[in-house]
Amino acid sequence: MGETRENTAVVIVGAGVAGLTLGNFLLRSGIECVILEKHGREYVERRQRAGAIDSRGVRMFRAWGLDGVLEGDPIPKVGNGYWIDGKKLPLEYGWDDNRDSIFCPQQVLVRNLTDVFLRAGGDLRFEAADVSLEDIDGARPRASYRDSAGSTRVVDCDFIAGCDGYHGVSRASIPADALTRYAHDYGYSWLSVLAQVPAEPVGIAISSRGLAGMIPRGPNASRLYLQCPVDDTPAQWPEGRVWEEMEARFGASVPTGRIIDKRIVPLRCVVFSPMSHGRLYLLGDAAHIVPPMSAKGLNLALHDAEVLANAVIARIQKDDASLLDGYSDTCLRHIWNYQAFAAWITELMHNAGDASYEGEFRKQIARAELERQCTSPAANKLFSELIGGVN
Ligand code: RFL
Repeated sequence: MGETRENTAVVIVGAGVAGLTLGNFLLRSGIECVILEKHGREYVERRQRAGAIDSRGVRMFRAWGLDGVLEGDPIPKVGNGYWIDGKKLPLEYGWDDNRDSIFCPQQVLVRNLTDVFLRAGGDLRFEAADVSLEDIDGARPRASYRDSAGSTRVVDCDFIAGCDGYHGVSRASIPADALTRYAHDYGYSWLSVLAQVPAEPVGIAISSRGLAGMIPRGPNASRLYLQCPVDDTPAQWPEGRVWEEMEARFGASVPTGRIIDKRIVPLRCVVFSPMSHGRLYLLGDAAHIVPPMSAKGLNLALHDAEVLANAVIARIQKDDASLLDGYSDTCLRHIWNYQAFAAWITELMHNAGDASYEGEFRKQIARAELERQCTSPAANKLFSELIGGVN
C-alpha cells in the first residue's frame, strides 16, 4: 500500500469532547485542522458517559455561538435530592442554584459537535488505526496512521493536540522523564451501571452500606452508581443485587429496567505535568482524571479545549506565542482548583456513609459538614459556585 503525505495546521488525536470542541473552535476561526479518531462514528456517538455540563461550559458554548450543541434528547429539568440513611435531606438552601449548568448526555454533545464540525466542512477521519506521533520536538511534527483501506497516511502540521483519553497514544509519545504524574487513589470504586429506566429518585444516597447515585442520562436512561470495594468485578453484581442495593441505600423504591452496561470505576485523581512537550499539547483525560463524584472530567476537557484554541489562534493569526507558552500553567491552575473541589466532595460524600474506610471520626466530621452545607447560606454559596464552575 502507498503512503499519502498531507499538511495541516493542527492534528487533533481523538474525537471525544476535547477533540471535537477544539476542532470546532479552530474551524470557526479559520484554522485548518484534521481530527484522527481510532473508532468508527457509530461507536463514538453511542458511548454514554458523563451528563452534567457546568455553568462555565454552558457559557463557553454560548460565547462561541455553539449553544445548539447542548440540545437534543432532552432530560426533564430535575433537581438533585440527597438522602442520608434512607431519609431525604430537607435542604434549606438548594445545591443546584447554579443557573446555567444543565444535564446533557455526553453522547448527545459528541453527536452534535460531530454534526456541526462536518457540516462546516471539517476534516474528521474515523477508523484511523495505529496513530503514531513523530518529531513532536521539531518545527513540523507529524502524525501517521492507517486508514480504513489499509493505506498509510502522514499528516505534517504545526501543532498536535492529544485528545485521546487516558489510554491514548499522545501522552505515551512524550518521554516518561519529561512528565510528572501526581495521583491519589481513594481506596474504593463505583459500580457504574447504565440502565434503561427513568431516574427516580434522582440524586445521591449516603448510607452506611456505601454511596449510591441515580442520575438521568435521557428520558428513559439512567446512570446508577454504587460504591464498592476496589477489587469487586461486574460479575459480582447481578441485576437483582444492583436493584436491591439501590433500594437499600436510598431507603426508597427504585423502578427497575434493563441494564445495558456495568463497569467498575476506581475513584482516583491523576494529573500529568506539564501538559505539553515540544509541539504536542495534552487535553482532557489524556492529561488528568478526576473522580466521577465531582462530575468535572468532561468540563475540564472543555476548558482545556478553549484554552488551547485561543492559544493556537493567537499564535497563528497574531504571531503571539505567549498563550501557547502558558498553556500548561493556565490549564493546571484550573485543574488543581477542580481537583481540590473533587477531593473535597468525594471525601465528604463517601466518608459520611460507610465508615469502614476512613473511620467513625471522619464520618461524624463529614456529617457535620453536610449539615452546614444544607443550612448555612455562606457555606452553600461556596458549594454552589464550585459545582457551577464559577470560581
Ligand atoms: P474521551 O471522551 O475519552 O475521548 C477520547 C477519544 O480519543 C479516541 N482515541 C483515539 N483516537 C485515535 N487514536 C488513538 N490511539 C486513540 N485512543 C483513543 C477515543 O476513541 C475517544 O473518541 O476523552 P476527552 O475528550 O478527554 O473527554 C473526557 C471525558 O470523556 C471524561 O472526562 C468524562 O466522561 C468523565 N465523566 C464525567 N465527566 C463529567 O464532567 N461529568 C460526569 O457526570 C461524568 N460522568 C465520566 C462519567 C466518566 C465515566 N467513565 C466511563 C469513567 C461517568 C463515567 C462512567
